[in-house]
Amino acid sequence: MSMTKTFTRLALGASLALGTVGAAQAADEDVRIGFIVKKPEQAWFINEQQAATQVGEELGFRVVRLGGEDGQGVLSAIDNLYSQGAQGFVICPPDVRLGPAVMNRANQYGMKVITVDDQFVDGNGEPLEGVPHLGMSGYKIGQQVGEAIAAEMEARGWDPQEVAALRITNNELPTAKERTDGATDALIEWGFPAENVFDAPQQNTDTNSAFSAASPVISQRGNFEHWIIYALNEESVLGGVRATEQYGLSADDVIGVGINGSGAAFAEFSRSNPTGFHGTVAVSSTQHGRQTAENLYRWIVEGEEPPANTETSGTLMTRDNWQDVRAELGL
Ligand code: FCA
Repeated sequence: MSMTKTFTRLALGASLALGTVGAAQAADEDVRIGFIVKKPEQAWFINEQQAATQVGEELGFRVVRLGGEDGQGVLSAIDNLYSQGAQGFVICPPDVRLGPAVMNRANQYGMKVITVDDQFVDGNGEPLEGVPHLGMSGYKIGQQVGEAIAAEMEARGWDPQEVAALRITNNELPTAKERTDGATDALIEWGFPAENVFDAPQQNTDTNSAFSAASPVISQRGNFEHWIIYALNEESVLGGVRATEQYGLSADDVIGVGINGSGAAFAEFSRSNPTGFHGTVAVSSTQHGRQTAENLYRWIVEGEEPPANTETSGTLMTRDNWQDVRAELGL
């Protein structure tokens, strides 16, 4: 809500500026920004990059969409942007520890940088200062996941003592840890037994890595008939759900709740039979893409530095309401 207001105010500010220095400067400078993402094939990032391109078309700047799937890929994307005359870039890095290296390269080129979704960390694992960030309010959204799972366990009349939790983790990534910690805390507060929570550490943030992490955990705990599943995103929860299916568990035995609200969830909700993927906490990737691209543009053209940290919120999306939530969030 407040972000929408900020957006309107900024848009209004922009139109007032046009006709004076703002317009001339924008036209002269031929603003071009990069938008680099760690997983260009995932629906969340496809939508985020499209939304950035769209706001660029509306406000009159160019967005170059690039993938940066490892450190080398990110550095060559930055070189590529420099050779195209870009004045800055928005990035969701493949590894948050790349921050200092990325900033070195950007500073050499005089480029401005904003992170989206995953925030850079310094050598001590603390958020890297001086790089504006926009991302989900991870812990809170994780709590929403835990609450949604608890409500569904109640609706199904499950005895929590007889339920196993598959927590698909990526503890090296603060974005991920905040979210799964929020979910675990909400579940335990509700009365879920901590000793029934089993970790499945994934190497990456996609469906395949989650599937590989989940399978052995499920087979080691074959005594449980009911499973709940959570992770940093819906792609990973889907990996967990696919692993339960392979193990022979039915949709009635599984409650998976993800995070994102992207095409991955829409495809799952569109299947004719429900699966163990009960829902996902949807966040507007459209807003993430638009807001960061616009913030960077304003920073380049008007010298207005974006807020140090902006946190966005989420809405539970299930098979029953997903189309409405999708429309509300502009997805
Ligand atoms: C991380 C996850 C993505 C998405 C994003 C907001 O980058 O890997 O799936 O949740 O945060």
